[in-house]
Amino acid sequence: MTTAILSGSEGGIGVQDGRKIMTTIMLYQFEECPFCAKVRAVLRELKLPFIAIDVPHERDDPIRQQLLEKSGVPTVPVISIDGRYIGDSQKIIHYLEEHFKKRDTSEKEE
Ligand SMILES: N[C@@H](CCC(=O)N[C@@H](CS)C(=O)NCC(=O)O)C(=O)O
Repeated sequence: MTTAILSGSEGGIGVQDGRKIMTTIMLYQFEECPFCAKVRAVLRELKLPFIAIDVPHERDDPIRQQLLEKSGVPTVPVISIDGRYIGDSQKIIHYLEEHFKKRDTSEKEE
């Protein structure tokens, strides 16, 4: 089941029928992982909808292998957004803040 989510998680922000749409961000994580908790906190702060997927702890599990191939990192958290996979909590947070924090701020300023 998780494999199906992995292979079908090319979501993010895209255009459908000429309209800009936002699909759900997937967060591949361990629930107890502090780096994952930091990313969850930022996603919530930025009010970005996401689905958290608890992945197996075994690095040789096929799901972990796929995540490694797609993200280039052997650890969690990894997010999939806009058809790309980003690993490492600092990189993820940087990406999210760069792409979503300004928009959030400008909306507040309006
Ligand atoms: N520098 C990484 C560290 C992430 C990290 O160490 N994650 C641990 C869980 S807290 C992990 O994936 N461990 C799994 C493993 O080593 O196989 C980040 O900030 O995302």
